[in-house]
Amino acid sequence: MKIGISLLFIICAVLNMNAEDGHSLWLRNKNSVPVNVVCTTNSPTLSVARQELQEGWQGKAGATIVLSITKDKAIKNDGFKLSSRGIEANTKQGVLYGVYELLRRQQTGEAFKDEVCNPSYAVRVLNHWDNIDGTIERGYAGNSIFWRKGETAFEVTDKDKLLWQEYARANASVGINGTVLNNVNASPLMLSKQYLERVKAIAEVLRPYGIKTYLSIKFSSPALIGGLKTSDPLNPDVIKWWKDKTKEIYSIIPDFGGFLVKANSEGQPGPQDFGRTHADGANMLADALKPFGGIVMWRAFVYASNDKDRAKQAYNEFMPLDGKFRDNVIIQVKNGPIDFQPREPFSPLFGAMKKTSVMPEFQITQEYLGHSIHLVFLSPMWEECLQSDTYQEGQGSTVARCTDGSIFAQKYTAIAGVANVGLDANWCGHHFAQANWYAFGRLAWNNRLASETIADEWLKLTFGKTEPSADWTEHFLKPVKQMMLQSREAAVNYMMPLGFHHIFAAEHHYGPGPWWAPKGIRSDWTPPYYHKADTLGVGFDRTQTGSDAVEQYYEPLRSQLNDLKTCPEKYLLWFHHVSWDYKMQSGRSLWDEICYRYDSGLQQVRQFQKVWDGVQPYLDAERFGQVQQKLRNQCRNAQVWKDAGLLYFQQFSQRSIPLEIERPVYDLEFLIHGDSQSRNE
Ligand code: BDP
Repeated sequence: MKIGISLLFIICAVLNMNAEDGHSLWLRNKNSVPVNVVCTTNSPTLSVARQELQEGWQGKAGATIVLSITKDKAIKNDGFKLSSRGIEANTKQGVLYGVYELLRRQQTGEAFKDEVCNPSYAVRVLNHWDNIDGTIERGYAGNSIFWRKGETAFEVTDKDKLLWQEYARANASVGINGTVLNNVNASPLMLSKQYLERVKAIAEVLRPYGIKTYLSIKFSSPALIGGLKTSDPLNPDVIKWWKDKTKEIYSIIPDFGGFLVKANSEGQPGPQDFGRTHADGANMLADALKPFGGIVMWRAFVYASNDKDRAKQAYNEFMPLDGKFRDNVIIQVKNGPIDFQPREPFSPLFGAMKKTSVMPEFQITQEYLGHSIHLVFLSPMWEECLQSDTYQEGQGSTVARCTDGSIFAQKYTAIAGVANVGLDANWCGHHFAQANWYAFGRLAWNNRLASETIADEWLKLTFGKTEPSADWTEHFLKPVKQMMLQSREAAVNYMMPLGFHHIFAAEHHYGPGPWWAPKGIRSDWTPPYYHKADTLGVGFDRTQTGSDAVEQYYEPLRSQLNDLKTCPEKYLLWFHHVSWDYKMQSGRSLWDEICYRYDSGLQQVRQFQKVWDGVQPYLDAERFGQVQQKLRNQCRNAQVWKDAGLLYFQQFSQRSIPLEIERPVYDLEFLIHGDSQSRNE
């Protein structure tokens, strides 16, 4: 009996070992063959490069590949040159990136000629919103891989190190070269000795993979943990405290990257508490970091409760400071002017700040896009932002070109993504959320890449076979790629079509709540502030006769957005309060169009379910089953969104739902007071 049980245990363990839990991400070495790697220099990074080649080579068996460090002006930052002989780069990291590129091309069957590959941005950084107690703000994939609470909080185990190494490898494989280890709503304790020692341990594991560590800081740290009476950035004691603290950090982590700061935003302290400006605060920190080559990433995500239009505020606060920041300060700007909504126009700060380094911030974790339940491939959203034309320096002044140094000479170019990584076996909570981590890295490396290319690569690497058959390509790759590429637009349709934004219920930002407006809460935290529905129409009037947010955009865009007739329909209710009977391009009334959009979003998810069921023969049972389950939940939630949108706004429109559209299945009463918001994992 005893033997029987242990045998059973072993069998279960072995079976479990082979179960596909998604932990290997897009890094699956398949059938590698021997390769002879020649590398004249030695370093931990080059050892990783060599090992990766040896474990992943799929070229000619016995081929010789030379890895070399050179001085080539055509190669920028940690770019590299690929040739049939091998990889050349100016830095060791460059060689490593070249190796990953080479291996990826072998695995995806993408050909290459001799070519130089340079990154679009010098700093490509993840922002972890991880708290030091191990929880993650807006994290949907388990607790933090870096922090935990309890007695073992500071113990660095082999398990920790292995996980950090796997994490580092995944990042390096897509070119990510920095990581901010803690939440922007930062604890001051992050800068205390014990935590810095843990940062040191993490940095040691990440370093060979070319990844620098950064920290979010709390601006009031000098008063909170330094025993000072103030945290005024112009106070000499405060200046000294930050200088000393920075020096201490560099003595522990010599290649430390710098600070990320959320100041005077959502209750976080900042220089304005002392009558100083963002520039005063950022420059004080920049001066402390300068001798060590560190940078300050200062966030522009600010808004006050009394502003008539939250969308205008970041621009209003930061534009007067253009040119006043040190050259090692980068202003980190969310893609849209409000807050990572399913769709926003680009933030008008892009291109407008001409004398200051500006970096885009994207959100990889799906706070506003279905958490880790909905299948939403975010690359098209980021591509839309990067390719938006600001017109600031003539036609073609895209957000990408305004931030990557093509148009403005910035000392530093950078891009940030809010990470979606946690302790879940598959890292991201949803197998397809891994594609968003992957896509962020790829776009940070090359901001001109098309989402289709990224999806194609990711699917081949994550689900593909060494020799993909025509059958697999036709019946798995094609339909699943199509589904991924449609998924963001589907989410916009069933959540917030036509320029709707921030109509979530409550703080969880998952389900719908256009009605949600508890007493006593700031009005700009409630949906009615954003949709402004009444019996005449719906939408936020940001035209010249409204809040005039359009004024922050450059001509000819300003006039285009300002005019109801020329404003792209996808941004219609963002910029205009539109009458329910307004005739849309489809010929339908606005009300009918809203109904159609909500309904088509739901139908798209239904279609995704069919696509997924159809690919069952082409993948493992585990990932198939888990994604199938999530799609069911997504579908239920899309139905909730559609019904909420239709039934709630119908109270204002007083019009009937077009008969071709399937009727709502939930009562408004249930949607408002029932359990419809349950995430149902
Ligand atoms: C909001 C999130 C909040 C973050 C904030 C930020 O709801 O949790 O702290 O963004 O970016 O969207 O600082």
